[in-house]
Amino acid sequence: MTNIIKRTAAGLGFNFCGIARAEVLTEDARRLEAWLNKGLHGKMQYMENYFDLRIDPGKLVPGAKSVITLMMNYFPAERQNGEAPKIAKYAYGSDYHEVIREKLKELIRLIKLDAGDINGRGFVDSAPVLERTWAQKSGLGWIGKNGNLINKNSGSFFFIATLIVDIELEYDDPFTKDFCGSCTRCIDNCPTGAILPGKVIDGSKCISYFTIELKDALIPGTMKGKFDNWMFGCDTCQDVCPWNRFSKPTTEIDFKPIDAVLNFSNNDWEELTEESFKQIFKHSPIKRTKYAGIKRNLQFIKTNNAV
Ligand code: B12
Ligand code: SF4
Ligand code: SF4
Repeated sequence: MTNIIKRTAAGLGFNFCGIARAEVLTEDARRLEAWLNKGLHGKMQYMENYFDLRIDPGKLVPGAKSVITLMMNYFPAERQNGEAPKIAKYAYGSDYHEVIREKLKELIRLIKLDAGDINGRGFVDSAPVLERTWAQKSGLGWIGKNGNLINKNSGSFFFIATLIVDIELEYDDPFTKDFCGSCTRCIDNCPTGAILPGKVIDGSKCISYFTIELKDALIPGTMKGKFDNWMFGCDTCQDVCPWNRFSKPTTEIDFKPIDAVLNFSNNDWEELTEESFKQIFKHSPIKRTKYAGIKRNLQFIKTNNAV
């Protein structure tokens, strides 16, 4: 079954697949609790919910035995027009939630053809699952100082998804090495100082948080001059990471950059109407901020780029 699952996952376009025994994440529970207690989640209230589920796959899938972690490369072959407000690379193409959810459904269907009526649920991003931890436990890479899961051969521009099942499988060894060494490039280059010691990210200071997750009408003035022209998300701590020099462009057709992301000029963004926004970004991760969020971000970087 393990071989069938890994082969099927590869056939569906997942670049990596690793499997770990389902267990309660005791150490991560401590780290997550400390992160929440320090308020490093800012106003992302959803991170306070379902603590028990987040640290115990058995609470998400009754009788859970195995956690299958799948990773998909999203590194684009092309870049945005240089003077346009910057968009994180994960948002260049179609919404990964939609793309990967379909693939997970298909993977479960195909597994059931061989394994019978097993109990399994697939998750990507929005569920209470510590995805980076499971990726590390499944041998797919280490958690870098920038908080991201880094694969030694392919870098960190990957989405992570998990599939929790109630069958025993063959388990991969956890990735126990750490190849960050004495490098501090991500910490030195983070525009807002959001990377703390010990692989802890202050979510409440991250540009990705301000530009995507924060629903307030205004971005705090303390961030004035710090956004380095990022309008949606931020890639700085990954762009400067030496392990990303091994990134290869994705072959997933759905992650191919949409025309607007590549070619919109500053002016096109400024003049974008709500109607066009809804139509152009209907299947893009950018729709998450809604039109008002994009307008707020644009206004902020326009008036605050110069310190
Ligand atoms: C909330 C969230 C955010 C928040 C908070 C960030 C954060 N670091 O938590 C914000 C909005 C800021 C954010 C930003 C980004 N995010 Co985000 N985010 C999430 C989400 C939904 C939950 C993460 C979480 O649980 N945080 C709580 C903290 C405490 O957990 P953690 O950072 O994962 O750390 C755990 C492990 O790393 C582990 N750990 C930490 N140190 C160590 C050390 C050792 C030795 C070990 C073994 C374990 C370990 O313990 C921690 C607690 O359990 C996940 C999806 C998911 N369900 O997991 C995506 C996710 C982490 N994000 C992702 C991405 C792509 C990003 C961005 C790159 C997007 C962008 N370009 O703008 C940035 C990167 C910012 C950064 N440097 O981390 C990807 C990461 C892919 C990867 N290769 O790692 C994920 C997995 C989504 C996905 N399904 O692909 N994100
Ligand atoms: S995504 Fe940007 S703001 Fe967030 S930690 Fe990385 S470099 Fe800092
Ligand atoms: S930039 Fe350096 S310290 Fe940061 S994650 Fe990459 S290798 Fe690790």
